Amino acid sequence: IQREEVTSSCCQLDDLKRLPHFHGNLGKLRFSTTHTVLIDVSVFNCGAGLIAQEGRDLWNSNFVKMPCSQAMNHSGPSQAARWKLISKQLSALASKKSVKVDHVVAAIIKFNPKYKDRWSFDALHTFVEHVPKTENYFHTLFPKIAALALKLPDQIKKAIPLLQRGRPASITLSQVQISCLLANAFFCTFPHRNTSRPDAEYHNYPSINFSSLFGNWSERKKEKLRAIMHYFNVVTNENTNLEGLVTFERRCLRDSDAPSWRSSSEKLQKLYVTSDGSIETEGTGLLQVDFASSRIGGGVLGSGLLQEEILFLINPELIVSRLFTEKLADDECVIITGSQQFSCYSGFGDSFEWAGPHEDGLERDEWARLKRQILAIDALHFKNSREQYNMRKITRELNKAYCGFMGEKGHKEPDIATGNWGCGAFNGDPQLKAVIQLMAAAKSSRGLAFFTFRNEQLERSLQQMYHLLVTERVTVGKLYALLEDYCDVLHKPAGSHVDLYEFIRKNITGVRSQL
Ligand code: AR6
Repeated sequence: IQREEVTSSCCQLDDLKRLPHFHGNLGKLRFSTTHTVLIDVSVFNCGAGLIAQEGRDLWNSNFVKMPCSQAMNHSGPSQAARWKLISKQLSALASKKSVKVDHVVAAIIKFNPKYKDRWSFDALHTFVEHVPKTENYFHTLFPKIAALALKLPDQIKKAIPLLQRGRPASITLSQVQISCLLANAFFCTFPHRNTSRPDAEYHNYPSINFSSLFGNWSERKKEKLRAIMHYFNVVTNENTNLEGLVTFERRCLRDSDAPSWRSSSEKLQKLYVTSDGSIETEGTGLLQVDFASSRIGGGVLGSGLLQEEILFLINPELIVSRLFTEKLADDECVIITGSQQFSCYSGFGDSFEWAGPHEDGLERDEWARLKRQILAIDALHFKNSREQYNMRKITRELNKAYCGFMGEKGHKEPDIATGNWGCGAFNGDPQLKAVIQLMAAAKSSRGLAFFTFRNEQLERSLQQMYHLLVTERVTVGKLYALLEDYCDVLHKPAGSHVDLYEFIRKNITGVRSQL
C-alpha cells in the first residue's frame, strides 16, 4: 500500500528528466532536404568556427525575400536598387558615433517611402526621451545596429526557406546570423512584409519589420523597447561572444501519427505541480511550452505582453521565427532549440518590467546550441467558454499538444514544462487543459512539470485528481471516454455547470463501487 501511495503522488521537480542529462546522441551536424543549415557544416564539424554557407540567392515563393537579394525579379524596381539605397542610408548612420531618433526614422522612411504618413514612431521617440540619462545609450547604439544590418550579404549567402504549412522542415542558423536578420527587422528592410491585407503575399505570416513596435506609445512599449535595445546592445558589443547555433523546426502531425485517443491504453506519466515559479525559470532544461499564437510570437512587435510575448522579449532570437514561419495549422507546432535568454523581467501584462541583463549559464549541445528547448503550440481561442466542451475541439487540442510532445523516435527527450496553456487570453478552462496535457504527455511517454502561476486552488485540485487517476490506473482512453460523457452532460438542456474534476471523481469511484 505504501509503495502505491508513493508512486501515485506527484513527483518532485528533480525527478524529471532535463536536457543536460543527454549527451552524444546528435552526431555530426548535417544538412538535408528538410534541414537547411545556413553555416558551413564542414567547417563547423572540424571545429573551425561558424562561417556563412555559400549558396544561391533565390527570389520566389518558397524562400524569404531578402532585402539584399540580387536575384532578378519581374515585379517593379529591382531589389538590388533598393538594397543600394538601404546600404547608403545605413552606412551614413553607421559612420557616426551618435545618431538621433529623427535620423533613424528618416533612414527607414527613405527606403519605405509608401509608409511616410502611415507609420508613427512616437513610441521610439518617447522611449529615448523618457529613459534616464544614465541608462540612455541609444544614440550610440543606433549606428551599431545599422552596421550590423549592413553585414547581411556577408552573413546570409544561402536562401532561407520558408517553413510552410504542411511541410515539416528545420532551419539552423548562427546567433550572429540571427542578430543580423533582427537588425534588418529593426530598420524595416524586409521587402513585401509591411502589409497584412488578405491579398498580400505574406498575409499568412507574422509581421517581422519592427515598424509596429515603434508607434503607439504606452508604458508597455517602454518596457518592450528596453528589452529589445538591451539585446542589440549586447550583440553589438565587441566583447560579446555569440558562439552558438539555433534550430527552428516545424513539425506536422501526419494523419498516420494522430492517436486514436479513445483506444489508448497508456497510463499517466510523472507529474510535478506547483503554484510557485515559472516555466522559463524553474522549467529550465525541460521542453518549455510557449502559449503561442498561430502566428508565432503573437503581439510581440505590437502591444501584446502575455506569456508568449514576454518569452520572445527575454529571448529575442525567437523573434526571427516570424520571418519564415507560416501560420500554424491545427496539427502543427514549432520547436526552437538553442535560443539565448538575454534579459530578466518581472510582472505580466501591464505590470511587465524589464529587470536587467540575464547571464545565460546553460551548456551547449554538440551542435553548439544552448540546452534550451521551446515548444510553440497555439491553443484554440474560445470567445465563449462553453465552446470548449466539445470532443472535436478537445481532440484538436490533444493532437496539437501531442504534435509538440511526441518527440523524435529513438531520441532521448526531456520532460515538459507547461501550465495554463490557452487559459488566459484564449479563455480555456485550466482544469480541462491540464487533463488534455496530461493525456498528450502520457501518450508521448513524457513527464510534466505544471506551473499553475500562483493558482493554489488549481495546484491542489490537480494534485488530488492526479492521485486518483494514478491509483485507479486510469488510461488515456478511459479519460477520453470520461471527457465525452462530461461534454454530453454539460450540453443537456438546462444542465448546470458541473466541475470537471468532481465529475471524473464521481464517475471513477462510482464505477468502482458498482463492481
Ligand atoms: N509560466 C507559467 N505560467 C504562466 C506564465 C509563465 N511564465 N505566464 C503566464 N502564465 P496566456 P493563452 C499562465 O494568456 O491563453 C498571447 O498573445 C497565466 O496563468 O499568455 O494561450 C499569444 O501570442 C496565464 O493566464 O496564454 C496568443 O495570441 C496563462 O498562463 C495568446 O496570448 C495563459 O497565458 C495565447 O493565450
